[in-house]
Amino acid sequence: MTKTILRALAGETLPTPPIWMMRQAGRYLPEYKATRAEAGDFLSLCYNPDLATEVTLQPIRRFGFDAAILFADILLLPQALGADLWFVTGEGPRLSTITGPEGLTKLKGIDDIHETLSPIYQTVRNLSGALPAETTLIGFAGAPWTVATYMIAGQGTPDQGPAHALKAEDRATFEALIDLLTASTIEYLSKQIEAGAEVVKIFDSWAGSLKGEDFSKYALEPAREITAALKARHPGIPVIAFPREAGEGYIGFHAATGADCVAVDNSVDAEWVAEHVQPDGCVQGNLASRHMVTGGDALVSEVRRIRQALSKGPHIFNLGHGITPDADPDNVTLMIETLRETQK
Ligand code: 1CP
Repeated sequence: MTKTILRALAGETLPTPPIWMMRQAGRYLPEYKATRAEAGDFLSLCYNPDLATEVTLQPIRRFGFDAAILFADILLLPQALGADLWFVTGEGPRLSTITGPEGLTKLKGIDDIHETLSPIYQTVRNLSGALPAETTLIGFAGAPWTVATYMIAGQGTPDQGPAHALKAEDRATFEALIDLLTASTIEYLSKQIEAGAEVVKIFDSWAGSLKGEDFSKYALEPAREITAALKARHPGIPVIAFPREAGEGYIGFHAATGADCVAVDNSVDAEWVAEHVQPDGCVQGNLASRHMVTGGDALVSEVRRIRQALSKGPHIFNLGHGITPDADPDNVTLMIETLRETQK
């Protein structure tokens, strides 16, 4: 029997939607914190195939999710392209910044990325031999716009101001960066697929700040190019796109990009998604992450409501964004048990 995630991605409406969770390996799990301490720091964990395999498997063992997502980060690709990358404890990532054409000329060529990224491919190979037969392995990368926002600002930004400024002031450099990231993301994801990833997901966490024509040019078009190139090289490979906070931009995203599944955040209502997005194909989402902190009856009724609202088409249950470090693992168990109970 084909894996449930692959069936949903192929367009099948299942009686119980399969489930996995963004950031399912992470700091809300004591076993993750222990392995991260063993690795020393976050980047050493990402580049250690044995330990990265271990943390990917932890939520599968504990909760029995239907998919595992490779443990890595969207910022490893800029590092492989030659950007400096480090993490400041309690704050987040920091990178060298790109403010003009000279920032681009310092970067490496696309063919050079695999040297840095080869431990990531080894993690994928380990996982493809280690996962239970029913569990789907998801590879991923950041979308060019989202990765560019970090490379331009050198850190996470609330409004992606520096990236919007470069786009306005030096469009040629901005577009050359988007093109470089599009081409290198194709190579990166292609190697993950060759190593055993059965699905790939493109995280465009900051797609919501692209409006109008910018959304078409820098969110939709790169996702279309990446999806088309991967499907040409690896016929049938399913692609999940996550243009977070796209709002009305979710409508038509499947058709415009060729993605098999569009993941939606929790700023859009499941009923609205059922009416406007799901007719085009599989959708993934969209429980608010805060329920993993607060739990209780509100969690149970929200899981039932979302399941019911999206029950007439293909659906992969997930959160609207990543689980937070203050979440209670018992609420994850409650979410899964509620989803898998017989429909009342
Ligand atoms: O301290 C730690 O252990 C580091 C926390 C952490 C983790 C667990 C970071 C730093 N990255 C990750 C892993 C990660 N990142 C995964 C692994 C698989 C899983 O989901 O279990 C994935 C898919 C990502 C993707 C990622 N990294 C995104 C896209 C998704 C999203 O959440 O919007 C983004 C924007 C990043 C950048 C990043 N990496 C880490 C942090 C704290 C951030 C966000 C920084 C910011 O904007 O300020």
